[in-house]
Amino acid sequence: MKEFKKALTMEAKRFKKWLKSESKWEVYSHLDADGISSAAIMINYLKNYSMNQFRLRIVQQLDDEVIKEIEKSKLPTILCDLGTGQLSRLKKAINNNKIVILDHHQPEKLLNHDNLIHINPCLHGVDGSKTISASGVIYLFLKEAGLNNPLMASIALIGAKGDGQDMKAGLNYQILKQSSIKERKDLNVYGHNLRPVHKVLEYSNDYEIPGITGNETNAVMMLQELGIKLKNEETGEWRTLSDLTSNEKQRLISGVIIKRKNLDNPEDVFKTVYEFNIGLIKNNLEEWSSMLNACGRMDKPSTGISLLMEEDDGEVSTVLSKYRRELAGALRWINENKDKILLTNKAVYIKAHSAIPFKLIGTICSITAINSLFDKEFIIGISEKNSHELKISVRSRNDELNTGLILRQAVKEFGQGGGHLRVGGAVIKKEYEAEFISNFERLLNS
Ligand SMILES: [Mn+2]
Repeated sequence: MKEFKKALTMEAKRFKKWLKSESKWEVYSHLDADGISSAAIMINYLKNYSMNQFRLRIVQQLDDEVIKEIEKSKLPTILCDLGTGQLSRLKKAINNNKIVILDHHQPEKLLNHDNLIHINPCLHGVDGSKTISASGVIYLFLKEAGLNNPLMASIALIGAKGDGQDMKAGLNYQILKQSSIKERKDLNVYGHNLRPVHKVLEYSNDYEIPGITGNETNAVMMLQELGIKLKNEETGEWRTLSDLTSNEKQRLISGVIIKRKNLDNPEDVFKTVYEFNIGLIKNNLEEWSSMLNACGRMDKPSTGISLLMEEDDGEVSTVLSKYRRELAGALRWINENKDKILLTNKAVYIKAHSAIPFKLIGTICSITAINSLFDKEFIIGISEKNSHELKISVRSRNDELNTGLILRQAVKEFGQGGGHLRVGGAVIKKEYEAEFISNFERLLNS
């Protein structure tokens, strides 16, 4: 930890010098919630603190096309949530331009170069998979360079949440203490600010509410019995959990616990909710993160950035509902196409190909893993990236094998891959699908 902080301080000094000598910058970031939060924090700094000009691009990964673009550009380039696993492929770019890599993925190897600033907690023995995300790394780095803004600390934790990290662990916890986030205990459901109350109850997947979980009609009836109105009478809009009065909330919580009275821990229905405002909009970390994810996956990353920069024009709700429809469609496809699902001893391979867009396949694997749709330790999604390549996403529930490392090894002869302990992604040539599966199986079972 100490060493990481030392690196942050030293490299932030170099970065500030670079910002003074170079006026125009290129910024690349990853299109998930962590990448979009990272980009927003970086842009906020470049705009308001260092006053540099920049151009931002959000990409799904640092593929050959992006690397060529960086090589061709003569401008200094910042890579957020990207780059640490591709140092050798970035060699030429590093020889040509100043490159700043701010990442938390497994680093490929060490490289020292006058043109390179490389910040990664994993290089200093800090766990980058659970205790700090790229947006956290960027926040801490820029804080050393003068950034001082609790909202940016809050945004840094959206990225951590999006990457499934622990808010109370390590550096995330330090960032939490510097943020504008308010913590409270509330019902352990998803969508306190985003979904109608009856939907939240219907989708209570983290624990069961007998008769209600999975049953919309009963959820509506339960609310009626408790005297909780579903809609706001003035606006006609669905009410969310956050819209309930504290009295209604109390009745709802007792109602849920009573329905669970025959279960083992009927009162085990709470979780810590981390909430904060951006402008007038209040959401919790989970909600902010799923909004950003939706924007990225639906090819609207700029909508996500505007949301974080308080410039949202309402587009995010359209993006969000379109995203939900696409996810629901993808999950339906999995249910209806069992012949495209390969089950092995430890893994399930969802061979979606063109049926699930490649930008959604990772999210689908996560949902599948969280909801235990298949009782397997490894969920692998396979989707077409283009006419000649496949995108592979892996989610794991096994902490003994490092998913990123085995995936990189499984594809090394015909593709690029990497990731973290429980999450991995790769792109391979189409004709090597069977070979990838047999390699991956061999590594899982060796
Ligand atoms: Mn990340």
